[in-house]
Amino acid sequence: KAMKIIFRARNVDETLKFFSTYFRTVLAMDVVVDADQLPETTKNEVISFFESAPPLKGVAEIEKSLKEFVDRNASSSVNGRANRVVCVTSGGTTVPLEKLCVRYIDNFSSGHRGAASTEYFLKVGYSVVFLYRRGTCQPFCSSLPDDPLLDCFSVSNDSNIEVDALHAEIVKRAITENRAAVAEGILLKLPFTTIFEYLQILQLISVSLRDLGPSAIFFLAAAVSDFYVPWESMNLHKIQSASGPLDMRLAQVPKMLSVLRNEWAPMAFHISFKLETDKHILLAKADMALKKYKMHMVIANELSTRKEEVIVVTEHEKVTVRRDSIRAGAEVERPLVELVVDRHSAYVKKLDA
Ligand code: 9Z3
Repeated sequence: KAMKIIFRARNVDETLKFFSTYFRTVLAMDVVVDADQLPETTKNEVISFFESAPPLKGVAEIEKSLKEFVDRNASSSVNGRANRVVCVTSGGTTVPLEKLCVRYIDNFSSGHRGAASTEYFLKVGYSVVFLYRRGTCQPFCSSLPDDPLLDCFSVSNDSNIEVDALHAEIVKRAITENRAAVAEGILLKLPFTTIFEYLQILQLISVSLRDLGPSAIFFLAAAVSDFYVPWESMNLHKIQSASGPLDMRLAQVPKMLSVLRNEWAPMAFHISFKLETDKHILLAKADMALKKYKMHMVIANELSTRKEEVIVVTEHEKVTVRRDSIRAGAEVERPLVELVVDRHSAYVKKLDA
């Protein structure tokens, strides 16, 4: 039976946990945003995050590559592709604990979701800015073994390097499709490691894509840290264990989703992900994110079943998207991207009308 309970709470997370222990599933929760109720994303917090962040290396090259990418993809006539562009974020951000970093806090994400989705977006005619964590999964490489260099190649008698017959097809596909997409200018890959780099580059991307208006999608599959050590209060050198137990206060990362949605790229189609391990609170948390950050879509997934199914939450619907379990090698990202493309097309059409 469905029951609607209306309440006002200071701590939404605690209240949700309380209800979910009594009722099996909390499907949705209406949140009234009070200035003093939720963590604010004040402009000052954002400004101070960026001002105190270490300078981003290679800004000029990133800006140049973004400009070239946008110039190339802004016109609808490029290789007959519509001028649809998606920024896919992928992998987890790190939070360094020392400036000369030996230790860091990490966020879980293999990068599979982002890499696979990138392939499907390219296939249906979108151009992709792939903002990914260094060392995580790459588009077109999902079938390669963990260590492709050592597992796919052999040195022949005449000292030439050869691809083993067993892996020849997948290696050929990874190289040709990846190089073709990059050379055509429809795939731009930008790497990050830390939360500072991730947000700095995301800002550069969103400002560059702003002129594309509703044609741009933000598909934010990266697992982003909620807490960080501000650069100015961070130890320069490795923290010493001789000083006893470590007592460290982490600051909250400003809620950049609001800033991205409202200021950096207000016309774009925004999709964020909600990851939980407790399925009883997943949908309610996704609903909250949808309303709080005014997302067009929140994709809810549970850690253990994330490769099998996701639930797409929008203002009007909740759609469960499943992997086709009959077809070998089928991925949930294929039907997911199809649904995203369908809803994005409707969004563009509505705004054009
Ligand atoms: C996701 O939920 C992604 O689907 C996964 C994909 C990280 C689970 P893999 O990379 O896994 O294929 O191994 N991403 C967003 C996770 C996240 O940090 N979301 C925040 C939250 O849940 C909002 S930005 O609070």
